[in-house]
This record gives sequence, structure tokens and C-alpha cells, in this order.
Amino acid sequence: MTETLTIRRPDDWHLHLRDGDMLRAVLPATAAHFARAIIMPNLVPPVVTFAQARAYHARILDALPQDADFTPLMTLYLTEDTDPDDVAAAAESGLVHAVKLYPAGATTNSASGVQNFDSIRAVLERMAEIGLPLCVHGEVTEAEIDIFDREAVFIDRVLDPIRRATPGLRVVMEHITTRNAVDYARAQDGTLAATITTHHLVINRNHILAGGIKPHYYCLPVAKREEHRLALRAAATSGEPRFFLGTDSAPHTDANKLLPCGCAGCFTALNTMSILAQVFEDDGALDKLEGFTSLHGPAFYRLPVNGDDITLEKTAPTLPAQIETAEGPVTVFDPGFDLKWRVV
Ligand code: OTD
Ligand code: ZN
Ligand code: ZN
Repeated sequence: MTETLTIRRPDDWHLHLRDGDMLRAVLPATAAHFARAIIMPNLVPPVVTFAQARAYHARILDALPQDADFTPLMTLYLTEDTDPDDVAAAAESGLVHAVKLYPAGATTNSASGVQNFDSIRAVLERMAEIGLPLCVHGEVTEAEIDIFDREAVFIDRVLDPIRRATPGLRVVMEHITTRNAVDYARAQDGTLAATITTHHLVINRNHILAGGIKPHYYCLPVAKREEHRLALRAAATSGEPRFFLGTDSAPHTDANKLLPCGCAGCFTALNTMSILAQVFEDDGALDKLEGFTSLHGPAFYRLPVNGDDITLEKTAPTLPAQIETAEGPVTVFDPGFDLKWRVV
């Protein structure tokens, strides 16, 4: 008999859907498995105001396949000009579930991010008051800081001071990539959680750089040493509620990935559940998969868990290596091992 695993339907607590043709091409993959996703606001121009988030929300619903059951949870891109009243109105509406902090220049389309952290104090205080989470891309951007150290330095120089200055602010450390971030998250109270991507559980920096450069494995924050990947694996499979899934699935066309200055991002929406089932099984933690994908996230975001289930069965999935989009093909993240689990 084929082995099966039934879990509450998962959510993705960090997702890039883009807009227009790309949105239409990638949204079905997420909606097929996930009930909800926290939608990143790094469009060009970014989704800064409540009005922009409402309009983007409508475009996502419009792009959904007809039979899909999917709820986009919107975010606002924090700038130095963000108006606390607009944030409060957005949260009140039930459409917007977090505000996103990008240090200026830290990742794709983050040029309008924050440079002077003092100028966002009033917004953060308002968010602490109303309980709206701050999602953080945790990397410093100073040229002199080594790219492999940028997360650890951010925790000391930016994140910890923000948290001390704004007691009660609820924070999600997004796509953590280091043992330092795991340790920091574990040392905090329930106001802090951390998301972990699929790809950072699978690759370390050798996968990007050893034996020839692999642009499809290049993402931000960049994958670190093996010891850090192992710390992330241990955190994800631990069953601790502070850790949950945010795929950071970030589609770019192959043409844009394979440039001399290629874009950062791994497209994992299509095979994340297959990869995660295998990761958790390999680590003897299949019983912890549901917490990571389906229970811990809603608890932190103060939302009900999904009412329906998905079932995985131990049969090799047939998944394409690329998906076609009107802008060109997008390569699906290759975990480097054969997948054994598929969503039925
Ligand atoms: N990282 N690519 C992108 C965003 C993320 O830091 C991120 O959230 C993207 O393409 O939007 C990436 O590598
Ligand atoms: Zn990020
Ligand atoms: Zn992202």
C-alpha cells in the first residue's frame, strides 16, 4: 500500500507573486497547495499604501484560476514616509497582515527601503500598539560588510536595537539563513518568530559556487555554510512554534537569472511540499511537518488554521523543470535529489 500523509492545508508566510503576466503564470502553483500566503510588496513601484495593497489584492484575485480557493494576505512596504494612520486603517480592514521592512538596497526591488531607522519609529510604535507584525529582511547593506555576514550583523546592529526600542512589537525574521538567527530567535519571547525557506533547508553555499556557478541557486540572503543549513534543518524540524514556512518563492525568467549580473531568487512554489516532505522524512520528523507548514504560522499571525487538509503520498511526482510564462521560461528549483512525495 502507498504510504500517505494527511495534514492541514498549508500556508506560505512569505511569497513573491509579482504582477501581470508573471502573476498569472506563477499563482496557480501556489494556489494548488496553499490556502493563504503573505504576499511580498516589492513590486516596481512598491506596494506602499493601503490603497496600493487593495489594488494589488484585486489583481491577485483576478488572476486566480476559477476553481482556486486561495486568500492573499497583503503587506505594506515600509518607507521613511509611511503614514501610521494608513497602516492602522490597512490593518483594520483585515486585508493587510504585516508591514515589510527592507533595508534600502538589501534585495530585489528594495531601493525605496529604509535608510534612517529613526524615521520609522512612529509607525513601529503604532504597530506595536495594534499588534500588527513587522516582517523583516534582516541583512545590513553596507558595502564593507561581507555578504555572508550581513544577517548576523543585522541582528546585532539593527534588529535587536529596534526590538529594545519598541517593546511589544511583533516581528518576523524572514528567510533566516544562519545559526546566529536561529539562536537569536530561540532567545526571544513570543513576540518574535522566524520563517525558513525550502531552499535554505536544502542548499549551502557550495551548491552555488563549487564546480561552476549555478545562478538558479543564487538568492538573498545567500545560502551560507553547511553548519548553518544544519541549524536551519534542526530548527524547522524541531516542532518549535516560533519557526514556520515562508518559501520566499521568487520567480525570475531564466533570461534574467542567467545575466552577467543575474537576479536573486529561487522559484519553489511548485515543488515545496514535495521537497519538505522529504526533508522532514530524512530527518525523522515527518510528524513535525504539519506544524511547520500549517499550524505555527496561523498561531503567530493570529488567524485560524485552515479547515481543510491536503494529502501527500509516497509516489514520485512528475514536475516540469520549468514553467512557461509570457515573459519566458522560469526554472523550478532543483533540490538535487529525486523527489519521493507528491501532493495528491
Ligand atoms: N530574495 N529574491 C527576491 C526576494 C527575496 O529577500 C527576499 O525576500 C525577489 O526576487 O523578489 C531573493 O533572492
Ligand atoms: Zn527578503
Ligand atoms: Zn522574499
